[in-house]
Amino acid sequence: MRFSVSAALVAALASSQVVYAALPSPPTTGTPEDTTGALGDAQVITDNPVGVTYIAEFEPTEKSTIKGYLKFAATSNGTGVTVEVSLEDLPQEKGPFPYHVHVMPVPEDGNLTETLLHLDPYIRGSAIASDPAHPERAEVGDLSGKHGKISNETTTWSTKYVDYYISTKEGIGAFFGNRSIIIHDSSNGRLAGANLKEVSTTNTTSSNTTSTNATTVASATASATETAGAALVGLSTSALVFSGLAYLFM
Ligand SMILES: [Cu+2]
Repeated sequence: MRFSVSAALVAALASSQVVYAALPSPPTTGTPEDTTGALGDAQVITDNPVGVTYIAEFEPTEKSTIKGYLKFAATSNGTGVTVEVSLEDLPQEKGPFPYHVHVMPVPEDGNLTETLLHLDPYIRGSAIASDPAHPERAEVGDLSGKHGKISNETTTWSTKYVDYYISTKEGIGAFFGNRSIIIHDSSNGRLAGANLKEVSTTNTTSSNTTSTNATTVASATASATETAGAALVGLSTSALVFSGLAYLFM
C-alpha cells in the first residue's frame, strides 16, 4: 500500500520534474490577515464568458442527506461569477459546513478523497484560515472561507453572492467548470460532493435569463476542452505531487 503510493509519487515527480521543480510551497505560518498565495493574490477575472451556467447538484447518498444545488454564472458584464446556493435536509448536528471547489471531479464510485485538494492556482494552501475581508488572498476554491460557511441553524440554507476570482473562462487556472464542489462537516470531513456540469443557454444577450431548459449538459470529466484539459493536467499533477508529499510526511 505505502509502496504503491510512493511509487506513484516517484512516477509523478519524474514525469513532472521539469515543469514543477520550481513550484513554490504554500505558506504554513502566518495569520489570516497577512497570508496570501505563494504566487501572489488572486486576480479579478473580467472576461468570463456570459451566458454559460454551471451547476453542481447534490443528491442524498449513504453518507449524506444533503439535497440541492450550487449554480454559477458570469455576471452580465463578465466581471466575477454569481454563485447561488440552495440546499436542504442539512444534518444540523454536523455543521456549520465549509465548502470548496476541489480540483478533481467525484469519480464514479463516489470516493470524495479522489477530488484531491482545493482549486488553488496561486498556491495559497489551507494551512492558515482565509480572511473573509481579503478574498483575493484566499485559495480560489475556498468559497466558504471567502463568503461564509453553510449555516446549520436550520435544515435549509440559501444564499447568493458574487465571487470575483473563480472563472467560467476555460483554460485558465481559476476555471472551475470541470471540477467538483465538496461540502464538509464541522471537523472538515468530506460529507457530500457533486460535479460541476455545464448548462449552455441559447440566450447570449442577457445573463439574467440563463436557464436550465436549454441544451447541453456535459459531464465534468468529459467537458474539458483541449486547453482546459492542459490546465487540468497541470493543476492535477501539482495537486498529486502535493498530496503525494503529504502521504510521505504523514
Ligand atoms: Cu473542501
